[in-house]
Amino acid sequence: MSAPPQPASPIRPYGDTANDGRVQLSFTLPLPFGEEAKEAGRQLALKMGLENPAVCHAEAMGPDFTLIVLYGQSTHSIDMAQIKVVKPEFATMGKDEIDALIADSLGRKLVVVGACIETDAHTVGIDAIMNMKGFNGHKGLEAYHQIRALNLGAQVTSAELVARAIAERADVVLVSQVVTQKDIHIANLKALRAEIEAAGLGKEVIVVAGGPRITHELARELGYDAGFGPGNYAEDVASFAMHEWLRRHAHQRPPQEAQA
Ligand code: B12
Repeated sequence: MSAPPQPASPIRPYGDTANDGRVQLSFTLPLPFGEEAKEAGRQLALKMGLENPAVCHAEAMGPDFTLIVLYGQSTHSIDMAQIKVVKPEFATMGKDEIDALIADSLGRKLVVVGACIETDAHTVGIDAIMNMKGFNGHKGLEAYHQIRALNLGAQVTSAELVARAIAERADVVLVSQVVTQKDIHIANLKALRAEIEAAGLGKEVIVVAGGPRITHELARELGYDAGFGPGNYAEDVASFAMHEWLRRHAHQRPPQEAQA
């Protein structure tokens, strides 16, 4: 019997040795802690297709639940030639470089208005991007000398956000959506986009969505200029905003500047 064909670039998880497929998995079962719960976890891993699953940790999560952590071997591999990711094309700059670029290009501050909209009360994500303190050692937009950052907070209606964007003559609108139950984030983002179009801001303002389950691909599908998920910081958003601002205004600048 001939050996099964190998993918062009088989990528498997790395555990003890290259491409051994070793993965760690954790989940909670609605069972009281004990040997039965651990064995149930092991058998579930087998049904998921993991080979040689071994429970390395289990503990009670209250009287009726057990957290299981196990190792096993995945038999699947990924062909990197098939991987296509939709992502915004821009180079992330540092804070000082961004400030200098805004000063040179706009001759005034870049105005950014942001909020977490509708019923969503999760402010930490938009605060991470906008507030002075920032997140994970990365300063937020308020810390940029050339950015006027207005964070409206949580549970802001689409109408309120658009009205404020108009009042402040915003260059950029940032919207955060964290709760995704019943695809509420999609409904909210569509409603905001419609509100922006109705207000005639569609071509003027750069609109960026973000949140733990927001991808650039989804944001583009919903009519946004970009989408940012976890692991992104203020400098990524500001760099994208300036990249997009320069693209839109290239024709308004002197030829030698536009070409530079
Ligand atoms: C803190 C928290 C809360 C706090 C929020 C306090 C606050 N002021 O924000 C409180 C207790 C109020 C809360 C309430 C609820 N929560 Co809550 N909460 C969380 C928790 C634990 C952490 C979220 C967080 O702060 N992450 C840290 C930030 C920094 O990460 P981030 O938001 O992803 O932001 C990053 C990126 O996504 C991105 N980003 C985010 N926004 C934006 C915007 C832009 C423009 C850009 C560019 C980037 C960007 O940049 C950030 C930095 O990289 C998560 C679970 C978890 N571990 O994630 C649940 C979680 C989000 N909550 C959840 C739920 C269900 C709720 C409630 C509905 C619970 C309930 N039944 O009452 C309520 C909803 C309240 C409401 N009306 O919205 C679910 C959501 C499930 C889902 N997918 O829909 C989660 C995932 C918990 C869970 N596993 O079930 N919650």
